[in-house]
Amino acid sequence: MTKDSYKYLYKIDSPVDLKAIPRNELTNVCSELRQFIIDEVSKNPGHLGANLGTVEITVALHYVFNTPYDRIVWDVGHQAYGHKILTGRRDKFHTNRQLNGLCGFPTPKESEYDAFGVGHSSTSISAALGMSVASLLKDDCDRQVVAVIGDGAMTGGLAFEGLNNTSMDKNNLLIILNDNQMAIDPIKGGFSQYLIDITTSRAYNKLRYRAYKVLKNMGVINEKKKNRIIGFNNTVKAALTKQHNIFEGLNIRYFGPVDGHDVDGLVRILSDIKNFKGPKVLHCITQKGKGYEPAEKSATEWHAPGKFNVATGERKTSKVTVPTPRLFQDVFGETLLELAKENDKIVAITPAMPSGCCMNIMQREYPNRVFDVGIAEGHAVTFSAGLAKEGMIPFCNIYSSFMQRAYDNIIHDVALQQLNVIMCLDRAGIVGSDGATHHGMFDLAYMRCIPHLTISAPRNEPELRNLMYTAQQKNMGPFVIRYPRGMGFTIDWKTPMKIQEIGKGECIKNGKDIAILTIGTIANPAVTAIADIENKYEISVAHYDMRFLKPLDEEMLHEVGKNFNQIITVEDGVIQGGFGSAVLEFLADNNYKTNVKRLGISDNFVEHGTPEELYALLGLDTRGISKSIEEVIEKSFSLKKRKLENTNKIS
Ligand SMILES: Cc1ncc(C[n+]2csc(CCOP(=O)(O)OP(=O)(O)O)c2C)c(N)n1
Repeated sequence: MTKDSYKYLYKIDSPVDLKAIPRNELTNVCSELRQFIIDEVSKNPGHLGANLGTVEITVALHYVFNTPYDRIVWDVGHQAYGHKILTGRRDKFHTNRQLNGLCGFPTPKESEYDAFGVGHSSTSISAALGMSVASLLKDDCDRQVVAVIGDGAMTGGLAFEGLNNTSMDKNNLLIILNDNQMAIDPIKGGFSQYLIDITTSRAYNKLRYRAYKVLKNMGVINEKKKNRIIGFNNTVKAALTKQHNIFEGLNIRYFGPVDGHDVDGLVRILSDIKNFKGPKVLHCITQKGKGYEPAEKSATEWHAPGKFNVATGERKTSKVTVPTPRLFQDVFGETLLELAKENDKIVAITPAMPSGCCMNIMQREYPNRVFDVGIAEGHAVTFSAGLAKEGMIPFCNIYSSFMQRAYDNIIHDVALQQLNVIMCLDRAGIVGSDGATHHGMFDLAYMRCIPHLTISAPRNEPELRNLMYTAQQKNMGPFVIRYPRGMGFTIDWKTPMKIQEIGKGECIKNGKDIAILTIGTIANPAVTAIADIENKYEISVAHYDMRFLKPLDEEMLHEVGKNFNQIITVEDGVIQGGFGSAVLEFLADNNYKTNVKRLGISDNFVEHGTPEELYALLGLDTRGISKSIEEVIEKSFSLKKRKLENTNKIS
């Protein structure tokens, strides 16, 4: 669609402009917003399905509420494109998720309309509750605070902690429950079944809402009597449907379920309920991918589809003619299945990412041995601990940045009890366009200080396989394997698996002047950087792939400490407390007077961009690593060491 064919969208530079549009035209605004999102995401990839599903909710919220004074807190924030477009960011939207462009998630750094920074799931109720309570404490009683949370995000424990607190403290929080029966994959579990059950008792809910309005208008219901009425409602409903309403049981007023794609209906009910004092939930039924047929039909694939042809629905994958390595995720999934076939104690656990981490490969063959536990990382780890305690061998796969949620579960439930839980950290290192909330850059540092853990990082796919094979051997204890998103390095990845000696690194290349120590896949750009340097200088560089952060290969480190004055460590994680720090501590503790330069991510968050751009900015691509080696050479070696390139050229 061209700019001229939009009647409304290009006239909306803020919610004030939206409010000026007659209410009976909002359906057209929604169609335009939906079309704009489809067109933009087809050219510049991002989240699609969730954003199409929230178009009407977004328009209705900005129509009814007075943002940014009123606060909208989006959960996860992957569904907030409409919100960004209506709040002054339409013309920049083509930069979404790109380096220096808009962030793919709400962030207060970007706009005052982004009430709270998000990216990880299940935070909205807690954060919005804090804001609502703060407003009341400040006597700012007119401010409305709205949390918009999906049924997927509701499966996270934090959301329930928020609900529990919501019912206890004085607040006027409104929770919009965006129920599409999907997370990235279809949702399983008790809560989603519960939502289906209350949805099917729709007639009762409608009747009750009407009765509530009539009684309120007659002055029969007031705030004081409200709780008693809620109690009465619950009793009637329980009698009628043999079921209690969880929210009302918690003293949170429940409205709905309503059609989340009926913008007019949403405006009406939001206007009605916005001034009701006390916490309330509006349950909206939506469809993920709404309004774009391919995305409606296949919601998991269209969660974040990459580029696509809008007319045909064809997704544009790069046409590859030569054999390429598989993704690390595929190798994990295939290897897990291979191991599970051999060992029936193996079970697999994922917090809502079965397709993302490729656990669905095993799920197809052994559905009873794969557990998608919802967006519940802490629970996933402790549940795995329970399985391990009873002799099962759980492979618990969690994205590195999401594992941050499960820190105490790792310490208290796994490490302290030395249970054989295999924790596979997918998406380690820089992940790219998802940005600051999603980079897996803290794991080495946050895991290293935990006793009893074995922490490993394969540099390629055969090593990933060997480590997975090793981790499921008897009495291995807690075992961490971290690997990045995306393409591997080896075409013939399906190598026979062998046991990897724990705490044993590998000297990839001998040398005598400088030692480069790497961990994980960052070894690969380092290999090229070393070759570049040796072409340019009369310097020979040794390369050690440590493979294990814990236990460290002490024999290898003694060798390095004795033989080198210049050491460079390279890691795709934070410098402070990470791999380089471990090496530095070892050398200091053993009185080696070696110079150590640590390459990694300095003390800052990393924004969004392609992994290539970000690694280049961080000085962790081949060029950056070469440059750092060069700096060490310039500083520490006589210039005679330099290859006489110019002389050679003249002769
Ligand atoms: C802590 C955490 N774990 C996992 C994810 C990955 N993730 C992003 S969106 C999503 C599904 C969210 O489902 P829901 O809230 O129902 O929203 P929908 O996409 O269905 O609109 C998941 C699992 C995340 N962002 N944060």
